[in-house]
Amino acid sequence: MHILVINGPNLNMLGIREPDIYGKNTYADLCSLIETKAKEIGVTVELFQSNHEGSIVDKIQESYQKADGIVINPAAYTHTSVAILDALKAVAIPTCEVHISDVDAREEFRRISYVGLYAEKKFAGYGFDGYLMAMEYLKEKYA
Ligand code: CA2
Repeated sequence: MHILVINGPNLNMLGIREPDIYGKNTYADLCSLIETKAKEIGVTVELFQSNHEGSIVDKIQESYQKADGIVINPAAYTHTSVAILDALKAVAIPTCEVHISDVDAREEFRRISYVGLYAEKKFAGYGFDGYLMAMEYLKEKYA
């Protein structure tokens, strides 16, 4: 099984600012956790981060008939991007939405998720563990 993990804008800044919300570990730490988990559960993983909506759409399109599952934290695009929603629908790959923080307990606008209209499962508020939970979920259900 091959899983594509996508992180959206500013998540490359993890650990640098707002440690009270997003923790003090870095994006590199997150990548190594995900890679370790992938080995442990016997899946291959590709990690992708971009600050650009179109690049995320391109990456999702490229994964058509290549990835068996997608784990995506679209960051701010969660709350705005119909383009990312449409790309996910177009490739029709099983998808989990992840948020480091508990988006439903924050500002009102963070409760809106366009990606959530396609993603079959959401893990929010579990910190980095949410990504690992999403990988396990996809492996259990689709491998
Ligand atoms: O909780 C999450 O994972 C979010 O997807 C993170 C997004 C936010 O817009 C979503 O509502 C919830 C923001 C990511 C910004 O990451 C930063 C990292 C370090 C310093 C500042 C921002």
